[in-house]
Amino acid sequence: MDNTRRDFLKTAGTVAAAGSVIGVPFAASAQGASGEKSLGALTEHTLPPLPYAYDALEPFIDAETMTLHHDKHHAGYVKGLNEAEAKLAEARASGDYALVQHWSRRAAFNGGGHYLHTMFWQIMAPNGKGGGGEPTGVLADKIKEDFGSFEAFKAQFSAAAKGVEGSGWALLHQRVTDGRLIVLQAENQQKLTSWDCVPLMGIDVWEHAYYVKYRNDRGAYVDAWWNVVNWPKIGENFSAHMVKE
Ligand code: MN3
Repeated sequence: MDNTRRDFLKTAGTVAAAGSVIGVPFAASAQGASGEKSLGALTEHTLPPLPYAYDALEPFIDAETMTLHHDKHHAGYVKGLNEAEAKLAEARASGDYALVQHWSRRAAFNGGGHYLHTMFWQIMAPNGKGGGGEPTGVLADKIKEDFGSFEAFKAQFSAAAKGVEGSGWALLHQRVTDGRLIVLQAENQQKLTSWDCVPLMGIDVWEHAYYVKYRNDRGAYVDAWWNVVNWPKIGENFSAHMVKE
């Protein structure tokens, strides 16, 4: 933690609101008796624990990959997001926006990374213990309605994942304007995103997600990954975000 961040936390007031899914908002610095300028609300983002053991997704995703991915890569996005938001709060306090483009880009990249990885851990489960199989209930009906069949959805999603140029994701979204389910790619953690959609599930196809076990064979990783997809959790995501048509 750098000094800037520590100072923000030291001066943090009471918790401003209930904790969100991936962070707890704080009042960074209320207008004090000395008249210091308020920095506005600041959220302290934290790395959520994996909901299962590092080796729980073996043999499809190996323990070494999960350890590095969660403890190093995801942790890095959390740190980067906290730093970017602290720097933007500093800019508000000082009025110096010379680096606003840089820190805005860092906030989007690391914020996207934190959000998507938090979702990624949750929408996987050990094979046979929530992982694998096919969706059921209203989500299964909606996939059939919007893609024609589960097989057609799976084929499009797999092709999107295998075809991401460079580092990125394939994501299943629900579009808020009409409720339709759509598959999009995302490059890095945030590019190629349409703004009118909510991600329900996705696969990380950065090399760090598969290179230890699968080397350069992203296709084999994507094909194996379906064995650990947690359809009950994705069904919960769909119900929680479901758009009224
Ligand atoms: Mn990743």
